[in-house]
Amino acid sequence: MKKTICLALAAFAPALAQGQETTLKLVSAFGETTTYVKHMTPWIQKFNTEGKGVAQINFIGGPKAIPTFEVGTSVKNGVVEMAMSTGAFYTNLMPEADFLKLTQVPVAEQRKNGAFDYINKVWSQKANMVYLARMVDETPFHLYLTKKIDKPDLSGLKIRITPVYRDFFASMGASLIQTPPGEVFTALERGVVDGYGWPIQGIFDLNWHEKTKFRVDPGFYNAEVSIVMNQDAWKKLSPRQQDFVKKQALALEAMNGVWKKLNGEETKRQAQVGIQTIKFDQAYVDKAYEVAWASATKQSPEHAPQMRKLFSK
Ligand code: 173
Repeated sequence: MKKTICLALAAFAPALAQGQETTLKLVSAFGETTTYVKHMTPWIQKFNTEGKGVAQINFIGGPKAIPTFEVGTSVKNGVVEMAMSTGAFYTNLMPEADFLKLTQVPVAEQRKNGAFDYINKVWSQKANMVYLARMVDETPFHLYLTKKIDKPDLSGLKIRITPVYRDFFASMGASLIQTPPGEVFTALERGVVDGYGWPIQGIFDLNWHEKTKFRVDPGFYNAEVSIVMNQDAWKKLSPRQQDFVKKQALALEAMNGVWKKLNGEETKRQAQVGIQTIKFDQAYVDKAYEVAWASATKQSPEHAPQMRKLFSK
């Protein structure tokens, strides 16, 4: 009798798995009112509408749910199945996380030239993650200041950083203070910092424009924000669910066209609120890359040279 039940169940199980809907908890390393969450929200809605009976995302919130610099560990350990984050927030897992800022080819190209597969190999081995989709691309970082400078020399200035900017700003003599985005406004308000690094977009989200007097041009690197997933949770998905998630990942990347337009608008808006630009030459940008790749190669002699080849123009 027992055996019959077992056999019947075994026969039924695949059908059950096929028809089952799974719910994936997703956390954001950026605050809930920010540009990046606003960009992701319609995507989650589409995912959940199309994913009925297959997979659903349960967005559990931003850094109030899990602090910014703990998001990577939470994905690695499976506390959440998915996260929207930049690699700079999880360098505690692997130095390579921060190398994604050095990509000079867009993610569609990375999927063709082997870069995307390479990233996934490293993310799988070192962080127990699947790198699903890059949702911010073709967006430079800038240095924003409350004080004027007339050459690329930051000595005597305290600058808010994340790993993205550490080596470059240090090479210009800055004193460095690392904070998550959620602490930038207070640091500016209290005069704890004289400036900060951030992409061209998003400085209005948390009112930093009120405290910002200058933006240094040109921008440098390529801001990366991506969706990553816990690898065990990924392996538990049925082939149908995996295909669905992959399809949605591509749909999210297909939305990256908006950034160019938004970046233009944000540049104008910064000028409109009186943020002045300080202009340096191409040597400033070249140095940013030079310093970052030197540091990357030191931190990861195994992967940095190959990533450099795959990421560069
Ligand atoms: O917090 C940051 O300045 C940072 O590292 C980052 C990275 C990508 C997008 C936005 C911010």
